[in-house]
Parts: sequence; C-alpha cells; structure tokens
Amino acid sequence: MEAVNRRNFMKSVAGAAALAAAKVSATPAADSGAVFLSTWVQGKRANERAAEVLGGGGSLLEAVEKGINTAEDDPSITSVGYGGLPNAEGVVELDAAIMDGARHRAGAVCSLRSIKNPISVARQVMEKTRHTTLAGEGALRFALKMGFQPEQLLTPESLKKWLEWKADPKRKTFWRGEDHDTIGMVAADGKGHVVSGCSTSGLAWKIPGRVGDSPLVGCGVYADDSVGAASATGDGDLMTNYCTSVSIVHFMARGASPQDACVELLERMVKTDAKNRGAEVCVIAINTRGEVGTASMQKDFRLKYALWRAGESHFLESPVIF
Ligand code: SD4
Repeated sequence: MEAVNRRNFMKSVAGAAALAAAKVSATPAADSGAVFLSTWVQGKRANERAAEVLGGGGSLLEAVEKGINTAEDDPSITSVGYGGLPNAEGVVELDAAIMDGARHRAGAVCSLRSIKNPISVARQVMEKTRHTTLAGEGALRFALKMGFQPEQLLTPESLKKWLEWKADPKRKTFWRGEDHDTIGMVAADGKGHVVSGCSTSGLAWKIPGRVGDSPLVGCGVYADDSVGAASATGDGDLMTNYCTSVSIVHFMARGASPQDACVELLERMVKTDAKNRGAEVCVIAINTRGEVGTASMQKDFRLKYALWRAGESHFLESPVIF
C-alpha cells in the first residue's frame, strides 16, 4: 500500500481496508458507545471478550484485563502469555501494564516468570499496592501471594522453536546485533473513561532480564480521562526512547485527533533519526469520544488491528506512514 502522511491521510483512510468484518452478538455494551481497539489478530477475540465483560456489568478496567487474558491464555499466540517465545536461555519472561485513565494510576510487571496472566498481576499491583511496577523475582513472589498459580509457560511448540534457534549457528541474538506481536488494547466506555493495557512475552530470544516498552507507563500504555489513551507494538528497545504512548496522548491534549497524533509521533521519530523509517513501530490511540487512530512506520511491519464498536467487530490494517 502507498505510504501516507498526515496530509494525504484523509484521502487514504479507505486504505484501512477491512480484512474481515463480522457482526458479533449484540451485548448491552453495543449501545453504550464503548469502543475497543487492539493490536494484531489476537485483538479481535480480545475486543469481543472485553465488550462482553463491559456489557455484563464489569468495569472498563476489568473489560480490558479480561480481553487481554484471552491472548495470554492462547498457546497459539507466540508473543503473549502462555506459549510466548522464551528468552535466549529458554525461559519465558512476560511484561504487562494496565492504566486507568480515571485515577491516572497504573500497575505493571516486568520479566515475570511462570504466571500466564501478567496483565492481571499488573492490575493487582495497581489495586493492592502503592507501587506502580514490580519486576522479576519480586513480581513472581507478589503474584504467588495474590493467589496466581505458577505453571510452565513453555509449550512443546515454543520449546521446539527455542531448541531450533539454539542449534542454529547463524542465529540472531540481541548482543548488538522474530516474530513479534504483543497485545495492546485501548478502550473508551462512551462516558469519557479510557483504559490502556498491554501484555507481551517481549522479543523472542531476548537477553534475560531485558524489559521492553510494553510494561513501562508512558511507553506501552498511557491513559488519561481528560484526553484519551494509547498503546504500542514493535521494537520496544527503540520505542522506549520515544515514550510513545504518553507522547501520543500529549499530542491529542494539544488538539490532535488520535490519527494525527499517531502520525505525528512516527514523523517525529523519523525527524530525530532517518533510520527510524525502517523501524518496526506501530501505535494505536483512542480519545474519550471513542475516535481512534492507528499507524505503522513501514509496510513490512504493518499493523493489523481489531476494532470493536457498536456491537460490530472488525479486523483492519493500519495506514503505513513511510
Ligand atoms: C517489546 N514491544 O517487548 C514489545 C514487543 C512487540 O511486536 O510489541 N512486538 O519490545
């Protein structure tokens, strides 16, 4: 698809072609004005579950958590939760964060092992502690204390892939040097409340202990009920340096639409360093009115995203900016 920029975006908005669109059974959330926007193919089921939770009387925070749980629980999603590809030592280390735009509070966990639902642990960090982020061993001990069950997060398939990677003499490593996806979700309840959530196993074969953008407040998540919310997927080592989500929300606070704010962030990244044109960067945003925006830096890492609105669940492709 032809690259778009801010100026010709309106013309090419139809380029966000529906890959698939399906009506899902209407829930009470269908009439509420709620909107759910999530990254990649796993986002569709996540949105539908989130809408179901909200429609059933759950809070928006719970809806985002439970929606993201569907990707974490699914072993076929190799970038999130159970079945997520491991680090270079064959250990799955998960990152997640959730942010509540009403309280301006977030919870996050980094490098969490053995617990398949890091977004739920992140929510507990927010609800039960005065901290925002717990990492590694401490995050695991906290999760166990909160009643989460430890389990082996490697599946036979992810173990096989790790063994193949390990046996390859030309394998790619992150010592200065695959598949990556992640689930990021932003949601608005139609009444001015927004939430952002993100969960990932991070980059496959990462150096143990590496923390990406996903669990960092302002990078993988940001939500503010006076403006909107944002999330991101892609090269977290790069995106962390641009505080992607908070930057997008600040652009919206200055008056940009969610779409223009996403594009502005990517344009700024390229202005700082032209090499970023080839970077794997995708962002999503929503404002409190439920207007959404998405952008991918380049065509070889083009975001496919899921949008749930008014009882309809769509799967779409984001505009490519460069
Ligand atoms: C990370 N941003 O850990 C995540 C990975 C990701 O698409 O989103 N991949 O860097």
